[in-house]
Amino acid sequence: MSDKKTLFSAVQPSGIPTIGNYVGAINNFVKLQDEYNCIYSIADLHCLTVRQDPASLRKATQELLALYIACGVDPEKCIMFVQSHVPQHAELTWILNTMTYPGELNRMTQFKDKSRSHADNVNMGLMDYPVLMASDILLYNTAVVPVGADQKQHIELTRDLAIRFNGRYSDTFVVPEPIFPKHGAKIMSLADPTKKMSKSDENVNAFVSMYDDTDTVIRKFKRAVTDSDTKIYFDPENKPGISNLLTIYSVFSGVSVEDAVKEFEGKGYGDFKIKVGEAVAEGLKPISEKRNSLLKDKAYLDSIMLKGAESAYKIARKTLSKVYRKVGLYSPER
Ligand code: ATP
Ligand code: LTN
Repeated sequence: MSDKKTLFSAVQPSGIPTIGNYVGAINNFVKLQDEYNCIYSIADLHCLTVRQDPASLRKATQELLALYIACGVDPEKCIMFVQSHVPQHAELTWILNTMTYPGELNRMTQFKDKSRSHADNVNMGLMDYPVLMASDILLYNTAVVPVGADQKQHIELTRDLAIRFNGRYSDTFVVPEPIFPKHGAKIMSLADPTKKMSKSDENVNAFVSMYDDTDTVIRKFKRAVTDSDTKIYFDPENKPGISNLLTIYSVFSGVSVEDAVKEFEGKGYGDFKIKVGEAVAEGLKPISEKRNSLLKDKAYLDSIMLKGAESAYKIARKTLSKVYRKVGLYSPER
C-alpha cells in the first residue's frame, strides 16, 4: 500500500441507480481514484432493510459492479467488493451496536423518512442501518468518504462512534471526513424539485435512471417541473427546478453553472430542457454501452468481485481483531 490516504464509499444495489447517485457519488469515485487508495463497496446488506426480491437483488449486485467500471472506476487502481462477502462488516456492527443508543438512531432523517415510506416493515435493520454504515467505513482506516448530502448525518454518527470507541479503549479508528461534490450534492426530483431524486420514487418521471435510453431521458427532461417565470438563473431557494437542471447540465456538459446561465440567457424553458436532456443522454450513452458489454462477461465481473473481497478481507480482518482484543474478547493461542 502507498502512503496515500484511504477513501471508502458504497452504493446500495437497490433498484436502478439514478443520475443523482452518479452526480452525488459515482462520478466523484472516479475523480478521486488517483488521489486516494480507494475502496468501493456494493452495500447489499443495507438493501435488506427494505423488502427485496431475491433474484432482482442478485442481478442488481452484478449490474452495479458493471456500472462502477463503466463509469470509469478502474479495477486496477481500486478495490471493489460486495459487502456481504466480507463478514467483518456484520461483526463490527455488533460491537458498535453495544455503544450506540436508540435515541441516536431514531432521530436519523433517513430512518424517519423510510419508516414513513415503508410503514409496514419498520424493522430493527432499518433503524440500525447507520451502524452498519459506520462499520463499513471504520474497518478500513478510512480518512475520507465521498457521498451525497443526504448521508451527512450518517457520517456524523460514524465520527461520534469512532471517537467514543477511541476514548473508551484507546486510539483504534481513524475519524473520517465526508467529501461532498462541489455541485450536485443533492440532485432534486424532476417531478418535485423540493424533494431529493430517489431511485425508489413511485413516479418514474421523477428520476432519470442510469439505464434510460436517449428518448426516455429527453422525454423526462421535457416534462421536468419548473416554475412560471421565464428567466434562467441559478437560485436554488426560489427557482429549485431551474437550478437543479442547471446543476445537472453543468455536470454532464462540463460547463460551469455560470457559463451555462450565460449560454441560455434569453432562451425559453422549452429549449433549455431539451438541451439538458441531450447533454445527459450523450453522457449516459457510452456508460450504457460499456456496461452492456461488461454484463456479457460474467466471469470477468466475478473475478473482480472475488479479488476485491480478498483484498478487503485482509484489511477488515486486521481491524476487527484489534477491536476484539481491545474490548476484551479472549483469543486462544494457536
Ligand atoms: P434510495 O433512493 O432507494 O433511498 P439512495 O439512492 O439514496 O437510495 P444509495 O444507493 O445507497 O441510496 O446512494 C448512494 C449514493 O448516492 C450516496 O452517496 C448518496 O448520498 C448518493 N445520492 C443518492 N441520491 C442522490 C441525489 N439525489 N443527489 C445526490 N446524491 C445522491
Ligand atoms: N448508506 C449509503 C450507502 C452506504 C455507504 C456506506 C456510503 C452504505 N455504506 C459507507 C458511504 C460509506 C447511502 O448512500 N444510502
